[in-house]
Amino acid sequence: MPQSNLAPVPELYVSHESALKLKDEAGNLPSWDLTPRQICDLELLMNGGFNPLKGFLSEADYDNVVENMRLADGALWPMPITLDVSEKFAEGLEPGQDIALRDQEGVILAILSVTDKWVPNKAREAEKVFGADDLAHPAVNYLHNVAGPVYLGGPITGIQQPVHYDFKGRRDTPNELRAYFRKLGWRKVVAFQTRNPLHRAHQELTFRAAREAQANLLIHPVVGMTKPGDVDHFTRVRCYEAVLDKYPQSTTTMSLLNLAMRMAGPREAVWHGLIRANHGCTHFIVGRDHAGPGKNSQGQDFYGPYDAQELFKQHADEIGIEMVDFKHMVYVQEKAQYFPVSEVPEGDTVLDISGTELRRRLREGLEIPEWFSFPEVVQELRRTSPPRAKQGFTVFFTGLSGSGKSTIANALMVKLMEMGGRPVTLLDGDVVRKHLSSELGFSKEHRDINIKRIGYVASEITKNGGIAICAPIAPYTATRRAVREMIEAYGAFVEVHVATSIEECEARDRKGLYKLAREGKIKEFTGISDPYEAPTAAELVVDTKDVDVDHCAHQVILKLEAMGLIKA
Ligand code: PPS
Repeated sequence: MPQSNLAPVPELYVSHESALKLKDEAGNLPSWDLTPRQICDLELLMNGGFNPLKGFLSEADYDNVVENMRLADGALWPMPITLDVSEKFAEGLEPGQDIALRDQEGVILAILSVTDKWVPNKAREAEKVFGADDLAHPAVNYLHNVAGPVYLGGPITGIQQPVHYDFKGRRDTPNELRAYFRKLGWRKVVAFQTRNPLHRAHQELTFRAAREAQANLLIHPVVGMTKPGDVDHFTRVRCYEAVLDKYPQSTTTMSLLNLAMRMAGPREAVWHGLIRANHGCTHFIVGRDHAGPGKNSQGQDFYGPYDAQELFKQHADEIGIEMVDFKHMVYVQEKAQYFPVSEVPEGDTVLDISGTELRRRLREGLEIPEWFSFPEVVQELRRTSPPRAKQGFTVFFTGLSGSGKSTIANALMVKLMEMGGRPVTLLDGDVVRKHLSSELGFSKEHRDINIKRIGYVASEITKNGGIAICAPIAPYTATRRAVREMIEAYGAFVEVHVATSIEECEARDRKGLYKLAREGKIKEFTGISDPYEAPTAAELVVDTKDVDVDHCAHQVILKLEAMGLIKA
């Protein structure tokens, strides 16, 4: 049985005096504004959570991590921790240079001494690290559509921790947790990783794990970045606080981990184990489908349900932490008790509510039984996820110029206003370009900025319980997906493809723009000299040929009703 070695892990911070001096000098360095994910990575690099890493991976380390799950020196490390930047930023940089890494307010957090600069093979990275170059995987989508094209590597000099204003008392560095365990004499600690609210099954599982390992329990939820669409961390932490009261105080504690998850299943489990070992834990719970990303584009699971346990087992010694493996827990009605699915007494009735079913019940305001969760947790979830008919949502029309988006969007707005209940805002393509994006043209870069602005405004409206109707061309799949992710964090995103053909749009040519585009007088014109990537999985497809506007708008209303977003 492992016992914890609670000596401190190495951190990358310099002393307070040196930090002040460095900060002063760093003002003149080229500086990179870190993305939210990079801030999470940097925090764990600096505080020793990613020990033995000393900075963002060099090219040699990256290659070996991608291919063999190991750093160039052979140490086990399954996840590429890289600093991705834009081509423009990378252009002026050479290895040997220092750069200042700033948070989103411009505060300098660290200096990166650049040793390596390279253009990664992202398809290879996706295949090897995530198992498939499939955009249905959130981290693969991030890799191709969010991460910059150039990677920088090199050691980090830590100046200060990223600032958190929320739940300060629940955030601990690896060394703070080690000190806490040492103080309480906790020699064996089993960590439970989670990105979901805790329900009764989780509580039972963690109790059993602690009992099995004869260890104390650390509930160690991720509050950095999780899977798009997850319950936000504010809600989750309030839920955790409520559940924590049900654990014996002297044996259990909770700490929040500012990790940016990748949903990489087996590799992620190994990574999570290494991180928990750095936090002073001796045991780690790996359950069914650990850090699973859901279905691939063929509708199949990316990883087998127990692949993560298998890979962890193979490397447990090197990880330095013992795995406590768990099967899926289900409720057995006759016994009024939870059991691992493989230990259910024969003939007994198994009750289970999947994550999807729980979300449906919350969405539709249906009952969530006491055997499944705690009333405090359900109440908290209901507060932040009211039934769909009370939530904000976005209807996002996309289609060629002249396809009829604006006309249908206007009709829809009027119909929704007639129904009343929620404020309605129309973000029409032309109107947005006049008020929000007047400086932008029609290059891919500018179109993307334009759509992301629309997405941002729509997400704010959705978050605050309103209805946003957007009607831009939005020709690129990846950008539409980014907008969907922004909005689905707060409410439904209903993509409506106005699929009027290019021939029909051109024949109508309501604004005379197609003629000018054919004559070459308008460049980069969608459908003529610029691409339009038609959606493949829109919630609704309408074609305006031979159909009147009123009918199209009514189709949208019917769809909204079917999705439970409005009541007839
Ligand atoms: S995008 O791609 O989503 O940013 O475009 P959007 O903001 O919706 O703007 C489209 C309207 O601008 C007019 N217009 C052009 N469209 C496409 N390509 C080029 N080059 C172009 N130049 C001007 C056009 O009238 C579009 O309006 P709609 O309402 O779609 O017809």
